[in-house]
Amino acid sequence: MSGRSFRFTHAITRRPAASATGGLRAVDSGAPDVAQMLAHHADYVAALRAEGAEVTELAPLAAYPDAQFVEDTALCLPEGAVVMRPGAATRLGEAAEMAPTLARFYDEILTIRGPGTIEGGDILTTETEILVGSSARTDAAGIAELTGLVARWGYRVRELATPPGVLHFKTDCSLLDAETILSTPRLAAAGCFTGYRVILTAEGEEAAANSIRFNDAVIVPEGFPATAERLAKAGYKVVAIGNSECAKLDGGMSCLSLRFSPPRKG
Ligand code: CIR
Repeated sequence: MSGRSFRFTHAITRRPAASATGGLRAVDSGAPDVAQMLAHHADYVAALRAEGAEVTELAPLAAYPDAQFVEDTALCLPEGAVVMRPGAATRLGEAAEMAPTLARFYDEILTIRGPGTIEGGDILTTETEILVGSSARTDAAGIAELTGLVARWGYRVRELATPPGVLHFKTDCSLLDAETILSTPRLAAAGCFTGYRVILTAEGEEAAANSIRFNDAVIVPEGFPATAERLAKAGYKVVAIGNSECAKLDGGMSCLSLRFSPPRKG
């Protein structure tokens, strides 16, 4: 196994704008403190750099209060990138904003044209397949269009269901290595991960499921000690980053970056 689904040379992030206070959220638990969010964001970028990433930090986009959640705008694969078509009306324009940055790294950029919608947060790429959860943001037409596009690179797409009331598929799971997935009990119970080893989040710590494996580190949101301990006991190097402010906007560790190893540009 090459580890290409969790070993990367590059990442793209975008600093939150002051307008992040107006970001989408399922439940209003108060406005996020943007200064605190920026401090957490800086820690996150530093953690990626500590793992060897060349990080492209994009400037804030005031017109898009959720633009720091760059993961939703694209799917980056070793062969090429696919620009998404977000299902949230206020986020649709974020995808086109990301395209020029992707063009710095990729010769081959494909685009979801619609009418379907699909967001990167619903896509989990493992070593052998691409899992996509249908959700309020990602529909069957969007998944079908992605399936058709990535077939040229030999990828198999498996359609699953994001649990009701959960924003994205990866709100509830993350890849830990070639054969292991961190999942909430509710998602694992749906049977999506047959054939994989599953580590469950601890009771009451479902929000820890949105973590990322980046090179040698598993970057987890701070404040979920029992799950962090499970991961450490399983042999992973755990790095915890504050996420209190992005959590108010239903965002976590995966949402804040695009992670990839670009092909050599021709
Ligand atoms: C949204 O509702 O779109 C943002 N407030 C949060 C996006 C989180 N992204 C992700 O899980 N990939």
